[in-house]
Amino acid sequence: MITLLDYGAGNVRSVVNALESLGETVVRVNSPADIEKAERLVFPGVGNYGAMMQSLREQQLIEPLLRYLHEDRPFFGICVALQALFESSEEAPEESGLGIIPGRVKRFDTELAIPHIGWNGIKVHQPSRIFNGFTGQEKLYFVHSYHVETNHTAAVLTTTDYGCEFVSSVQKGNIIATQFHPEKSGKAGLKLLENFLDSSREAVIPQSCPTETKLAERIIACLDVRSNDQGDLVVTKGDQYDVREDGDVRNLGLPVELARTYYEQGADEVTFLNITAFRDFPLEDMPMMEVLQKTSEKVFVPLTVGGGIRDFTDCNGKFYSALEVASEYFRSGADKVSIGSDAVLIVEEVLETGKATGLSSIEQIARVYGNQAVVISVDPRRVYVHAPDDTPHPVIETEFPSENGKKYCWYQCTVRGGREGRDLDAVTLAKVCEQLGAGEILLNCIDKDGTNSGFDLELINAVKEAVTIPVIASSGAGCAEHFLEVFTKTDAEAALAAGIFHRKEVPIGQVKQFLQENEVEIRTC
Ligand code: 1PR
Repeated sequence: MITLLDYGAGNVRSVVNALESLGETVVRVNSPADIEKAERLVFPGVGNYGAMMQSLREQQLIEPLLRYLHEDRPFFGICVALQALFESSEEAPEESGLGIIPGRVKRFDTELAIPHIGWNGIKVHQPSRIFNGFTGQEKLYFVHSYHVETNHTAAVLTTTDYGCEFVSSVQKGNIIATQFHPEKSGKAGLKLLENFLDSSREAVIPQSCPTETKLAERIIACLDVRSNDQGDLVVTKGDQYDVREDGDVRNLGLPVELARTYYEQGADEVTFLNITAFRDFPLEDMPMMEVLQKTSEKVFVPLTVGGGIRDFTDCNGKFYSALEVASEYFRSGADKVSIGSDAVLIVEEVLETGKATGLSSIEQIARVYGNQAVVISVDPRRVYVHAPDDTPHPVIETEFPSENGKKYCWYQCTVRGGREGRDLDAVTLAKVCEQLGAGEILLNCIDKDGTNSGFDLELINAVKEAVTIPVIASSGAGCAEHFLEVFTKTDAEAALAAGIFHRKEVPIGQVKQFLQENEVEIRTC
């Protein structure tokens, strides 16, 4: 039996799923007494450090937790729960930490994209049972903007490099905590949890840890999901966003099965886009929640879901906030949510009024679930002009002029699945969304979608130059070389593709092998 310290701040379903997949029964802490009774306590920290400490205090969990830790009983902390073991955090200077290990938590100070999102390696500094069966070359999934700094080297189990060398896990007696998410780190993460749960396993140092760890470029499989005309939820694929062929919605498979296949093939993340959610409200479209629940039981890499995240009033006058929609997605197993149309409308309003209200979906969701949980999905298309002065929008001089010889273009944002163009460009959208608290940009391109002709590198470079958060390049992948091109000719942190995988043209493993042969850092499975 595992006791899970769920203080109600975010998605702990994936941790429960991971533990249950290892044959464990999980009970949740409902009162301070549950911590006293725990045999093994798992504490997944989610979101903001200050909100977490405040919530623990309000629920009177700090005293029993401290007692549990001082008694050196089996404890596994994840992410912000690792940070809670230290004395303080720059993220919430007014809150004290648990102070079990001397040291403090500070924000990354680097030119690299923040949050640090993705798969990175570990350098192991002392033996631990959690590394039983590890080679040392494994990569684990990180998502955080703050990291621990300590002189107390006796407790440092691993370090990782990202602009600096930071503490990525600690061990003190029976207390173990990781900055990375084992529950989202595929088979390596499950193995690590299994090792923690079995205290009889031998403590080891893996044989071949890297001298310097590197963040992998991520390959993301995307599943555009909608109901077909028979009412079945299917994975479909557009051709420049047109998903119909001979009048019917293209049906490329079942969402849960496909997600599982891509996980097994080595996808670093899986994204679901509920592509008709702009008209069918997701809280009335519960099959999508079921898809997420079922997927998260078997797929142990990050899941992003998008579609329909906005405030909504139903036909009976009942109001649902965007935060409620997102919360339901998180409860169903999403790790991140992606906001499309609503982001465009929010940015238009900010530009018009000159200020943020604090009430937009981006701001509200980021406040509760953390910036890293908010992805902005951008659906731009090129608008060509003869000269930069022909438009108020920022233009690029393109290597690919229009058929009638216009050699400048700007990228027009669209809403409602590309149906409606707006007077807003993608670069401005990305910049303002970052200021509002978005953690990542999913950069689609309608002109390239489904064409197999390669990513729009000019678009990716324009957006990447404008923001410091990670950018996921999307649309147009048709062969392994296109992925190499996007990682060598742009600074995108991840590449997302759909058709190439659904049509089984090039499997994920082959893409990764090709990248590895060309010295691109990837996660091998
Ligand atoms: O606006 O918040 O409700 O979100 C709706 C979401 O659905 C948006 O993220 C939008 O991108 C997506 N969407 C809406 N309509 C479509 C469509 O195709 N008709 N799909 C659509 C967007 C883009 C990617 C695609 C890549 C890679 N699809 O998901 O998978 O372009 O494709 P490729 O590798 O085959 O070229 P909201």
